[in-house]
Amino acid sequence: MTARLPALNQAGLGVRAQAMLAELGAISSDPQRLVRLFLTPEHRRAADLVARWMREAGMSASEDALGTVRGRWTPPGGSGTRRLLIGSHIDTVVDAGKYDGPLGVVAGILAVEAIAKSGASLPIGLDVLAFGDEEGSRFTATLTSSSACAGVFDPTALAATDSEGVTLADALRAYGKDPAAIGQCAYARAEAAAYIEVHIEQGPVLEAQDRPLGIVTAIVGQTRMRATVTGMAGHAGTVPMPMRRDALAGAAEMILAVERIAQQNAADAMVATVGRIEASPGAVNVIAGRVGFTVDLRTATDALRHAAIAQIREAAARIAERRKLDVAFEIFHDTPTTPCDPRLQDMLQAAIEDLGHAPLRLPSGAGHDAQVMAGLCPAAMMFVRCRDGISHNPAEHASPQDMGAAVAALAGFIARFAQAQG
Ligand code: HGY
Ligand code: MN
Ligand code: MN
Repeated sequence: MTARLPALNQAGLGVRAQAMLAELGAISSDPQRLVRLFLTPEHRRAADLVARWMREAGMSASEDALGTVRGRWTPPGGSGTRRLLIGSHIDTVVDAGKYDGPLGVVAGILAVEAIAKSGASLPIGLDVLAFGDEEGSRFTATLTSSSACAGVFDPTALAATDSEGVTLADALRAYGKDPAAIGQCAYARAEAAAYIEVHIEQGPVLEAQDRPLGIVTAIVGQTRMRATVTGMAGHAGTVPMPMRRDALAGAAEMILAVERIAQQNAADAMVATVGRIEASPGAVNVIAGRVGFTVDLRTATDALRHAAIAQIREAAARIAERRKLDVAFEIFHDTPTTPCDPRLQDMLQAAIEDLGHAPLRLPSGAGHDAQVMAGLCPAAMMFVRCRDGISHNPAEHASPQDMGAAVAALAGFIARFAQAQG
């Protein structure tokens, strides 16, 4: 039987979480904005800081072949053969906020520390996982570190390159890891009892309903692809308009088609984003001969998403034909819509209600490592209210009060989950 946890000092936990996130948020490759990419010197510094926090909280800390920092707590006298996994990511987007990702790692460390200090004897061990590649901001691959933990790492991702042409394999070796050891990252199914992730909502719903905490019902699927439009570079002053094969003007028309298709399907919560574009040769007086741009598409169901991808390809092909261009698409990421485990959702509900809060259940429009970990074991997510729903933006913010409540709810969830293990 798990001893009931003593009431936790939520205010104190929230202040600690805020200080830890500020310290972690100061580790950036850019002094003007938060950028912390996978397998960079900033990732190394962040991983070392997180490992130190894990040890100070009473865990052992190690790293796997993808650079995931693994904090491990085994109950006194316990075998820890089965473990509850608590994870999130410590990499960021470009010009990021401090909470997206790191909040889940900090909340896990503080919750495990509270459990360890309470002297509760759990029948399971607790692992806190700090993933280094959830955003996919550096390589044309994403969710690689949680994929390795879940035993579904795609080895073709090792050839994915960053903007400098560095492959994932080379970056791993430069980081001191051995790609040949990636297979050893995988948890055995018998060992992974469940996975739980705490994350800011990154949307406005909890704030609009005045709820500090939410329970994720499902995580929307997403497709990411890269379009390459090829035309003919030429002199900006001498090529008459009717004779041009302008790859940038053609890409612009295709990008508007992407937006139009998503707008036409807004009722199905379809969102499409072209977040990155490169034109070459990129000179002011040269007609662009080649353009690359990315598409990120998400919607309520997998069937709708795949139908929309086909629509985008068809629209781009028509534009290319009319403009005497070539266009090719390469899908580099495709995750299905992932339901969260109903039993874990109910345990989260009870743990949040124990604190006197009325949780809201809602889907996640953002992708998360939980999508991958759900293939390994039952997975669930708890959302924390964020100011104005802002995320992927330095204005991102969660209050110390809400973060303290999230840590206490997570600790309560852990106690309930452990108790249910018999
Ligand atoms: O893109 C996403 O949904 C997540 O932030 N990586
Ligand atoms: Mn994100
Ligand atoms: Mn995230």
